[in-house]
Amino acid sequence: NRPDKLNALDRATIAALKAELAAAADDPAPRAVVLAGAGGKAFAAGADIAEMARLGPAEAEAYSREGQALAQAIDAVGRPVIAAVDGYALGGGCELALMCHLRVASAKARFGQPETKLGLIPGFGGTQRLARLVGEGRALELLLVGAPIDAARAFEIGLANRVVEGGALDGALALADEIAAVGPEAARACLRAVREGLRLPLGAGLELEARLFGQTFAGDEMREGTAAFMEKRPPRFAGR
Ligand code: CO8
Repeated sequence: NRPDKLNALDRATIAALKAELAAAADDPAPRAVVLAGAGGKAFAAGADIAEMARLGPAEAEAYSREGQALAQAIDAVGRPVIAAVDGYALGGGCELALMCHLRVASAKARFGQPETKLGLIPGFGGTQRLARLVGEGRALELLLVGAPIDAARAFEIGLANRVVEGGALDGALALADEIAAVGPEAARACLRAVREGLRLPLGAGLELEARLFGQTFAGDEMREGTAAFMEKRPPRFAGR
């Protein structure tokens, strides 16, 4: 919420975001969390260049880690965190969107990693997550050219899950509503299986899936979900 600076991620903003994510993690009620930038012009236009320009190498490394730690705060929510991208998601802003589990863009969204134009590289996970999400060649093109891409191209390469008419926040809330209808424990287990599994070799990832699959059979949720199917009625998951 720093619209006059296009929500550039200075230290104070990063700390405030972490505090909000921790509050969301402690609140059992939400089925999903939506992260949006204030002002309608930007999700976030990157790390704060004025603040960053003053850093020496060791401070810059520490700043990079501070930003990277936002990803742990996002995963600690334990429920899907959706980035609602209106306008610019550049540099650290694009990286913040990449840390989220899903991305919804409006037609005016612009994604990019312009760091090389400033003589630096992404430091909030962009070199790693972008390549994992869209593939090495596409990621390298975004990094090496530095020019932003529009919402349609972001959708085409899998960077945006959806491009919606109207505002990204409404689109993200609609997606959150869809997610709120599935089994909440199943959703949580899917997040764990995919996020942790991607860091593991395939065999270990499949082991993780089997364990989580087994665990879903210990809860009421799958009894209700399968019973509802057989009784031809909508499921009534706890907390709905
Ligand atoms: N940092 C600080 N201030 C910013 C930033 C930013 N990233 N982006 C915009 N602003 C400020 C502008 O300075 C301006 O402030 P003021 O009104 O006081 O002059 C205000 O926001 C509005 O911006 P503009 O007037 O520039 O708005 P335009 O509509 O003309 O242009 C752009 C919009 C094209 C988005 C333009 O603002 C721009 O190019 N911004 C910078 C984008 C960029 O290069 N982002 C990458 C930053 S580097 C990064 O994110 C690295 C991340 C990893 C760090 C790792 C640790 C070291």
